[in-house]
Amino acid sequence: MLLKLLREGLGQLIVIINFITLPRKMKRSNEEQKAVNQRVSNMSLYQFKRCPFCTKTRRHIHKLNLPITYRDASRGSAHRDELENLGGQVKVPCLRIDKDNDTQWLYESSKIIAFLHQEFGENT
Ligand SMILES: N[C@@H](CCC(=O)N[C@@H](CS)C(=O)NCC(=O)O)C(=O)O
Repeated sequence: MLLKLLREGLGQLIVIINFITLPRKMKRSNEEQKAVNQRVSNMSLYQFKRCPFCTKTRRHIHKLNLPITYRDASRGSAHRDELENLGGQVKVPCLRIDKDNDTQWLYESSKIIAFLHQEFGENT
């Protein structure tokens, strides 16, 4: 109980510090941003608001200026069931990528961040 409260409090503190210190969004031309928006329209991030790994991932998404949909996978949510039944496990963050008739579920914050930088970073 105490541990849960401590974890929740720490998670909330991370959310606040993250908000105060948000990095600047990457700037692109209107045309480039439009193309990027289109490319991420089939992606969504399953996440918890107070999870530190999710906060870290959202920070990179913010910095890369990617309008990726966030899906709250907390207990009792339909998104949590989707994540478990379709993705294979309840672990956040998880990036869902729908392509043609295929869906890829990318787990692990470090892998998600590396993928997003590779696809949308400064050198792309
Ligand atoms: N190494 C993973 C750790 C992710 C992780 O531990 N996530 C926790 C939330 S902070 C989780 O999904 N726990 C499952 C649950 O709470 O049901 C990463 O970097 O993405």
